[in-house]
Amino acid sequence: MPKIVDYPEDAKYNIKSVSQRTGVQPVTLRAWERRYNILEPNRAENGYRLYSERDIALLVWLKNQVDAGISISSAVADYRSTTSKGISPEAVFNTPAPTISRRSNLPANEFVKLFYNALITRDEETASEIFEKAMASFDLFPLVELVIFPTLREIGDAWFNGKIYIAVEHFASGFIRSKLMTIYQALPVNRKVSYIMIGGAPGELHEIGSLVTALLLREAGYRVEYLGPDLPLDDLIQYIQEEKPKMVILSATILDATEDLDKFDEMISSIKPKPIFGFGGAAFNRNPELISKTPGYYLGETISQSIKTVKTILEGKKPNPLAG
Ligand code: B12
Repeated sequence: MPKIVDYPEDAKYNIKSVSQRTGVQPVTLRAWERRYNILEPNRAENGYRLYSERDIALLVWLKNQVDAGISISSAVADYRSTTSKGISPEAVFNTPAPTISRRSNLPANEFVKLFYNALITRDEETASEIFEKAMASFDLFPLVELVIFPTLREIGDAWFNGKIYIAVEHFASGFIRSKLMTIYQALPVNRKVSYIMIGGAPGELHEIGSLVTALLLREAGYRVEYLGPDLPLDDLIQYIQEEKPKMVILSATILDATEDLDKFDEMISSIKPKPIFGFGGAAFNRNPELISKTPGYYLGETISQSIKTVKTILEGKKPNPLAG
């Protein structure tokens, strides 16, 4: 049983020393503070934030939870619900984070088999365990391209060939979506960089491709807002007009969802400054003739390529999405 320490509450540490002691970047720290209202640093006379030992203990605890794969919002909710039951924050800080799964040497295709089997048998515990192991074993790009997408494609084939019920396919894609959303939400939002909106074209319900694009762009440091599937264009345009993103990305997996995208670039042309329009998804890969008919930037056949294309465009250079 760890010893419970009574943490002093007088605030005397500046953000730099707190960041060094906790390993939480100042930008993340401010984002957590703003979003969850969980720390209340004092202000020095010069306006700088000052933190106490108790704030530092809370930050270390939060960071341990996040490192163990729990989203920051869930960790904050756990903290709030435990302390609201009268349990002292000090006792919470002494609860260990769940053990982090160790890296596994399994190749990606073995992960796909295991993950697929766990999902189609609706074995959530095993599926979560495999997902965590895969996360610990691969960086984000190979995780999505070599484990998650192939698993989804296997599931799509199984449904297409009548091997699994549509309900099972819904369960599996819902499970994967929520895991990806947790990673996306745990990434810090940097507000001082290019602002990108991402979502699904009208009528498009497949959202994992656009969610992963959002996640990887956020991981690359951009300010990204993931807007979900099936966005009505008129409404989206009003939103863009108000929020003024630098770039808007729409994805289409089914052919029907590409129907109005050839007009989108024209529809946003009166917005000042005009945002850059990027698009991609399986519908364009399957029907490459649509690419030249859609004004805007085709981002590439894969999501990895699309991240490179976005970076090139935002650096003001000419992209080559077919570069591979
Ligand atoms: C999960 C799923 C669903 C879920 C989606 C849930 C969700 N929240 O996303 C639900 C149940 C809603 C669904 C519905 C339907 N689905 Co469905 N679905 C799938 C499944 C199993 C996985 C899709 C997925 O996420 N794949 C992972 C993605 C990321 O892989 P990918 O598209 O190959 O991605 C690569 C590129 O396309 C690109 N990319 C992908 N997205 C993006 C985005 C951007 C911005 C960029 C730049 C690049 C990019 O990068 C990837 C490689 O790096 C696929 C099977 C499959 N083979 O994909 C079927 C599949 C896509 N569905 C299919 C069909 C037919 C349907 C329905 C019409 C079924 C029906 N009769 O109701 C509806 C259509 C609904 C609609 N209006 O959109 C077909 C499409 C066939 C076709 N030629 O159009 C597939 C291929 C299944 C099959 N084998 O027939 N589906």
